[in-house]
Amino acid sequence: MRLLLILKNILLVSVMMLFINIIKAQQQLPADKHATTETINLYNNLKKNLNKGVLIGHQDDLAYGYNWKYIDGRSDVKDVTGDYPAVIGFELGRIELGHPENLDSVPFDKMRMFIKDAYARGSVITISWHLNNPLTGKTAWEPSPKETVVSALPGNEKNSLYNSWLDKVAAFFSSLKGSHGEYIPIIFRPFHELNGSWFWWGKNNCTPDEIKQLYQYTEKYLRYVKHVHNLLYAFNTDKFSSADEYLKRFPGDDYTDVLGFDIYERNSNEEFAHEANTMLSMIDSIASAHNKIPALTEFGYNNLPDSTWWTNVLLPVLKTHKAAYALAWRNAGKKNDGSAEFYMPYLNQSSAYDFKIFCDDERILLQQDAAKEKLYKQ
Ligand code: BMA
Repeated sequence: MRLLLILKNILLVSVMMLFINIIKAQQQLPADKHATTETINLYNNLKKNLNKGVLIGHQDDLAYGYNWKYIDGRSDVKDVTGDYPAVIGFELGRIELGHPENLDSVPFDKMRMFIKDAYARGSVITISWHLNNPLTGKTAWEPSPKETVVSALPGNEKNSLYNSWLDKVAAFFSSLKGSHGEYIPIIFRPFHELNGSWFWWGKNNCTPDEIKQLYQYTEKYLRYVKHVHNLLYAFNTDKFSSADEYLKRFPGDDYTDVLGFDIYERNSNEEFAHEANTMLSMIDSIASAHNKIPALTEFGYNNLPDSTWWTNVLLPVLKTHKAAYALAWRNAGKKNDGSAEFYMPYLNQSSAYDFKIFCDDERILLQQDAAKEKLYKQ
């Protein structure tokens, strides 16, 4: 009798193990094969979620808005829609210098708290890094000299400086923990817009092979030297006109999880819609050929002068393509020179009502929709 009971229990445990292994086998691994469980789950869920719709994001959303700064719980998107964005973007520029604030004056301590809050609410976090030029000490927008990228690689003059910058970035990523002590997954987006020439890592400032090497080196250093395993990596260009152009500086499948591009409306609605449609179609097929996650890594129409832009221009574009998320750039607000910079409507802005209608579409997902999907769970 006793033996029978033991055998029954063994059988039960074996069946359970088999079941768990089947579920695990269905999970695909991101570029980092040692990624944490939550990071693996996010990777797989972002892929699955492509069928549901687009997670709408906003850079620095919790830190400040068009005409406010650091008000607990406030968000321009929430002011307008009643809900937070499903994706929140942050920026690390100047962390490499050991500064307490980033280049847009967001203190890193506050950023850490915003990230924890957003994660606890089920939103996705993505981080860009406009890092200084390691050779000249000037900003990311300092394109010359052409030796900059190479100087940061092993054996060269600025490699140890660059490593010390990565140490600071790694320390920040490793300080992001959820309520159970688990590392918070981040979609890291280094060396963005690399087919343009405005950053020192851009097209005319280094060869494709050099930037590929720096991208790979950066990732290997974070992964194997610093043991950072809570990152998915987003590769993103600016506007591009062919798959060949897109992939010219691509560091490879082993170094990327999300494939995206940045696009801003600068001329007409027609031009924006045409370009966005064309590039999203290309991204969809490149991402599916490489088994990656397609995304609109940055977008915007500065000052939103068209009150129906969201439903007339952006919605038809997003509804006809697959993109895991679309991140609007920051609401920097009024500047000293009298101009303003914002890409999401704020309360009573002329496109606010239209944005709310846009968000009501079933394929447009904000934080509460993201939370329902439990993106960090299996
Ligand atoms: C740019 C602008 C700048 C900002 C930079 C980094 O697009 O918004 O004001 O400093 O991004 O966030």
